[in-house]
Formats: sequence, structure tokens, C-alpha cells
Amino acid sequence: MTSILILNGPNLNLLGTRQPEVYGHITLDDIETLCRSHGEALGMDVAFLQSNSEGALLEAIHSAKGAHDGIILNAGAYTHTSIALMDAISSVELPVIELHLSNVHAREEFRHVSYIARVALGVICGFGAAGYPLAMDALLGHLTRDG
Ligand code: CA2
Repeated sequence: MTSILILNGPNLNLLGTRQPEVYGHITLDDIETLCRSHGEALGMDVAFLQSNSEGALLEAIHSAKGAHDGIILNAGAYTHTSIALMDAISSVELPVIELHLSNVHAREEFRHVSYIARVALGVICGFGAAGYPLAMDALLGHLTRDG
């Protein structure tokens, strides 16, 4: 069975509590439920993690090698700053889809920069929580075609 890791970075645990005009009212628990149910429909095993710590995200990416077939990563603000996450993704040689709830390109200029995109299979942004099942479909399609 295809196994994927869905990894969420800093402040995403706050979803649904603040800034609903940007991120909507959905919580990270709601997103996990959505992903698990979509995973069942696709016959895909889903691991779902969130951390505010860059180090913990790095460890999760390292540990994904041999444990999962691909990663969906919403690295939050680390997307725009972290060469370490970029290097970790390159080192594990797993397909990674970069994901954002908001359309980062319609926001502040510092959000237009992504270190993750340089090493990602592709990027999905601006579709809110619906981006997660979209990313799962895209990752499964990639793994089925290429793997
Ligand atoms: O749009 C996305 O998914 C982001 O990755 C969300 C990050 C942001 O830094 C990225 O540029 C785009 C922010 C995470 C959520 O932060 C919240 C802050 C307050 C209340 C709720 C969420």
C-alpha cells in the first residue's frame, strides 16, 4: 500500500483560532480527518504530523526515507527561509509536494520566495484545505505513473 507523510510546519496548529479571513475556519484536526478519509478512498496509508520546530520537521523528513513513498509538506513560514529543509528534501530523494492553504503569490513579497519549491515535485497553493486531497491525488498519480 502506498504510504505518505503529510507534514505541517509552524503555527498551523493555530488554524481555526485566528486570521479566518486568510486561512478560513477549518482546524488542523479537521484537515487531518479530511486527509485520512481521502486516504481511505484512495487506498493510501496516511501519517499526519505537525511541529513548530524546524529540527523536528528535519527529523521527520529524514525518517520518511524507507518508511513512506512521498511527502506533502506545508512548511509554513519555514518555506520562505529554510535552506535546511530544502537540503533535507534533496537528501531523502522522495517526491515532495509543497502545499499552502493561501495563495502565497497574492500576498507579501517575502512569501513569493520558496526554498522548498526548488526541490519539490510541484506546488499547490490557494485552495485552502481542499489543497490537501488535491496534493494526495497528484502524489499518487506520480507514484503510480513512475513507480
Ligand atoms: O498558506 C499557507 O499554508 C502558509 O504556509 C501558512 C503559513 C505562512 O507563513 C505561509 O506563508 C503560508 C502560516 C501558518 C498559519 O499561521 C496561522 C497564524 C495565525 C492563525 C492561524 C494560522
